[in-house]
Amino acid sequence: MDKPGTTGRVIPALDRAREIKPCPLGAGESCCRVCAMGPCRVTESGKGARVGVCGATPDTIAARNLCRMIAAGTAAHSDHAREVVQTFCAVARGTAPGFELCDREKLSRLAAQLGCGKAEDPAVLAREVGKLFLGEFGRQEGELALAALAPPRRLERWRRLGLVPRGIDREVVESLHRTHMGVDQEALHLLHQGTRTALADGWGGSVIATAVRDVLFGTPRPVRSRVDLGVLKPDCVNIVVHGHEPLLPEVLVRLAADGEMTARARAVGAAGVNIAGMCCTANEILMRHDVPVASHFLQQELAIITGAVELMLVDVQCVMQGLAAVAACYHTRLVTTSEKARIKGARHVEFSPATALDTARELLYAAIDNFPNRRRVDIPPQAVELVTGFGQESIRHALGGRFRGSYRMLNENIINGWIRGVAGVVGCTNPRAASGASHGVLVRELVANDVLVLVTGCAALACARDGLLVPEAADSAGPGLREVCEALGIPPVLHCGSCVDNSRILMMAAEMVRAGGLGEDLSDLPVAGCAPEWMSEKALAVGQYFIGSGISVGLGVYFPGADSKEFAAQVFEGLTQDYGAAWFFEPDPQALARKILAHIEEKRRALGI
Ligand code: BF8
Ligand code: SF4
Repeated sequence: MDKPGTTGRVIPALDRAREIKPCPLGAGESCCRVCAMGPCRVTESGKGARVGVCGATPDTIAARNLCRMIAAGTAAHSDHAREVVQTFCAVARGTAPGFELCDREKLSRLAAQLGCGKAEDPAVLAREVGKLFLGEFGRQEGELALAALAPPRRLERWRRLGLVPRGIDREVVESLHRTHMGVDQEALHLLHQGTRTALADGWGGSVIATAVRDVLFGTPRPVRSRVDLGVLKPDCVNIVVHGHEPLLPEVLVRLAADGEMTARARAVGAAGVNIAGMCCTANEILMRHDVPVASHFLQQELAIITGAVELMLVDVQCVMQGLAAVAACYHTRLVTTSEKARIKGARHVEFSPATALDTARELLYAAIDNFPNRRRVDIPPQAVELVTGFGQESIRHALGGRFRGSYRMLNENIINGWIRGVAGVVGCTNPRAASGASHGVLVRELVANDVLVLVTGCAALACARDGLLVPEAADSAGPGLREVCEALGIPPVLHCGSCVDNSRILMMAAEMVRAGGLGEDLSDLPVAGCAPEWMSEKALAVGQYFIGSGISVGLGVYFPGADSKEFAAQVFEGLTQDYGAAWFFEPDPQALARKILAHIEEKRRALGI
C-alpha cells in the first residue's frame, strides 16, 4: 500500500506499534497536564522534580489521572447506554418502526424488580422502565436505584463509605471537577470518587444497556458460530459492522436476510449478502443471532486488507482512525453512523431510531452496488467454532433448566472443590502486550486448574480464536471442571458478551452470593477479574467497579502511575481495607494466572472450603 501519511506508508496498527515507541512519560511515572503551568513530570525518587509547579505530589497526580480515565470510560459506557434507552423509549412510544420489544418476559421481570408497576400493555411497561432508566443518568441526589441490585452487605459498605452513586452523569462531572487544577488533592479521596463513578458505570449504565438490549433484541441463549477473518466469504457481498451500538446492525442483519437483498446481490454476480461483526458490535449480534465474527479490535484494518469487504459500518468506540487510510487503498466503503463520531475520509450516514429501516436498506444497496468494484481478494482461510450466549439467565438455565436452575448448584460445585473458583477475563487486545495471545496462555492455565472462566469483549474473541469457547475445550480442563462441563454440556470458558455486558458478570456474582454457602458479600467469593491486554479507559472503569464491588482485578500491559510508591500502595493494598478487593499488576500471562489462582485459594481458605 502506498498512501501518503506521516510515515509515507499506510501500515496496520501492529506495524505502527513497532514504529512508535511508547511515550516514557505518563505510563509508570506521574505526568500531569491539567493546567498550563505544566505539563509537569514528577517522581518520588531519582532525578527530577518531587512536586509539580502547584506543589502536586506524584500520588495525587497518579490518582487524578486514574480518576479521569475512569470518568472517560464510564462516560463511554453510559453514553452508549443512554443511546440504547432513547431508542427503547422511542419503541415504547411507537416511533421506531424498525424495532420491537422482543423479550417481553424480561421486560415484566425488570419492571417488577424495579417497582415499575404491572401494566398489561408491554408498551406502557416499557415507557415506565425507560423513564426510570433515563432518570438514573440525571439524578442529582440520593442513590442510584439500580445499586439495590447489589447484595445487602455490599450496599451497606458503600453507604458507610459514601460510595453509592447518585446520578451517572453527576459522578462523571464531579470526577472531572475534582481533577481540575487545584480541587481534590488527596489520593485516596480521589480514588473513592473514581470508584463511585465506576460503580455508576457497572451497576448503572452497563446494567441498563444490557437489560434494555435484551428486551429489544432478545436475551442471549447458547448458540454456535464462527470467528476469524475466514468468515468473510469470497463470493458474497461482505459487510463488517464495527463499534458498540448494535441498534443499526440489528436492523441490517434482519434486512440482509430478506430475499430482495439476495436477489439484488445475485444481479451483481454475488451469491448473497454476508454480515460479519467486529469488536463489541460483533459480540452483540453474535450472542443474539449467531452472526459470525470477523475478529477482535486489532484485526479491524486487516479485515479491509482482505479486499473482500464492500462496506464497513462504524459507530462509536474502539474504531481506529487508520481505517480511513486503509479503506482508501481498497474498494471498501467506510461509513460512520453515529451523530457523535465522524472520520475524515469516511462517508456519514446517520442512524436515528425513526429512520433505521430506510438507512439500513440504503446501506445494503450501497454495499451490493460496490461488489463489482472489487480487485484482488485474499481471505485467510481460518475460522474457528465457538459457543456463545451466556448470561445470568442462560447460565441459570444450564445449571438445571428454566425452572429448577439455580446458582446453588454452581456454589455447591465450588464448595466441594470440583470448581475452585471463577475468573472474569475481559478487556482488549493490545499490540504493546501480545496482540491477543496472552488470553490463551492465561485462560488455559486457569481452566487446567479447575477455574471456570467468564469472558467478554475482545478478550472473549481472542479466546474464541484460540478454540477455547467450545464444549470440547473441557478436554484441557482440570478433572473437576471437566466433569462439570461435560455433565452440563458447556465450555469451560463462557462467552458473556460485550464490554458493557460485564454487568452480566456482576449479576452472576450477585446471584452466587444470594444462592448461599459462599459468604454474604461479593468480596467473600473465590472470584477474580483481569484485563491482560487492556488498552481502553473503559477497561479501567470496569476494573474499578469490580474492585469497588469487592472483586480483585489484575491488569496487564502497564499500570498507570504505578511508579509512585504511595499511589501503588493505595491501589494494590490500601483499597482492600475499604472494598475487600484491590488491583494487582502482572504483565506476564502465566504469572497473572498464578496470582489469580493464589487469590482464589486464599478466598477459599477464608471461607473454610
Ligand atoms: O468495549 S474490549 S478493544 S471493543 S474496549 Fe474496545 Fe477493548 Fe475491544 Fe468493546 Ni471493550
Ligand atoms: Fe503541574 Fe500542578 Fe498544573 Fe498539574 S496542576 S500541570 S502538577 S502545575
